[in-house]
Amino acid sequence: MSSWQGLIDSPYRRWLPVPDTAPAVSLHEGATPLLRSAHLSAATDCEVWLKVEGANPTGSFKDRGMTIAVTVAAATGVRSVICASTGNTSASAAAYAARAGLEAVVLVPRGRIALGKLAQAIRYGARIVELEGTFDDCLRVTRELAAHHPAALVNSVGNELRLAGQRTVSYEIVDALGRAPDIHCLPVGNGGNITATWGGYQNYAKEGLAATLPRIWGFQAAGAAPLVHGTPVPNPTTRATAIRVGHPATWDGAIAARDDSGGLIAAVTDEEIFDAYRAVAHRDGVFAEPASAAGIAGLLREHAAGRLTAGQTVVITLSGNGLKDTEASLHDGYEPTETSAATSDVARALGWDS
Ligand code: AN7
Repeated sequence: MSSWQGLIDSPYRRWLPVPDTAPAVSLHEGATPLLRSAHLSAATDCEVWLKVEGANPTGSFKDRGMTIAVTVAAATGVRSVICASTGNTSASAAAYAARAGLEAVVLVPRGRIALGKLAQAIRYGARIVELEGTFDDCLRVTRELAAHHPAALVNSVGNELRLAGQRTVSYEIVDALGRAPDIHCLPVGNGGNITATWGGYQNYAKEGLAATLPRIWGFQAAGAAPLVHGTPVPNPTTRATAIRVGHPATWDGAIAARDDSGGLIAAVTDEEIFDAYRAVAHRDGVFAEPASAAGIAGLLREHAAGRLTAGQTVVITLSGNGLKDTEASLHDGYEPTETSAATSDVARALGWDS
């Protein structure tokens, strides 16, 4: 029986800058579901597919890059890895470091990360520093620390290892569809994932494994949309905390993905994000975290603006799992139906008593 063993021990290894002798540090990430969305396909008159990255081992796409970064860090003999994070990178770094027997140090903006992500980092045994400031402050301090201490920086900024791992999402999509989509929608925070996703499609096209390239449509939250405005945002705000980034580190890569693909980077409001967050769970049965819903919100907005052509194939990255941020769900209009334990009371509460 052969089963999926993660990205490094897969046919994608040839794309990954991992030394032949390095044992894989893996949690069997990758090979995530690509699901057709009936309701988004009907709403847009297109073929819309959801790439469910929340199905990765720590619940986000970050695992694709982290398996590579930590495998190489462990092979080169460092003892610690360090990262700044809006949450998902810290959970992923902590998990892969635990698997490799390394120390993980994570810097997060205090009070601004979803509690599920913090809970993960705690349990995987990371050393957590909650910093008074934004993600951008965390990244600045992390880079300064990594320059002077023997800890491997595992943020995607300038980290070819992380980006190479994250490119695998595009390989999986082309392999599953038998072609590249016409449009790929995804949320954008620090700019790493849009850069990697575009790079993956480019690699496949260069080798003749895909005949076409998609347009990349990236979406930022309206209160944290520096790439849309063309200038950093000092105090980014959005309830989609994963993409609350004011000064994306991979700025040039994100702009190149937009321009070279003939795509766009636009803003979506928190209201649009939360509408999409509810709909994808309720209509498709996929619980994605709020930031992940930005790609859906964006697709619907661009459809309304007339920028889709009927029959196009669209893939949307759902970057993280809804369980990461249970508060977002619990505080979004849920009102419990409470009764005694008598069947008649329950029936009455449900309106089934007649
Ligand atoms: C669910 O964890 O930056 O544009 O520190 O967690 O590559 O930053 C997370 C980013 C989208 C944006 N969706 O990707 C971090 C972090 C989710 C995310 C993004 C993130 P980038």
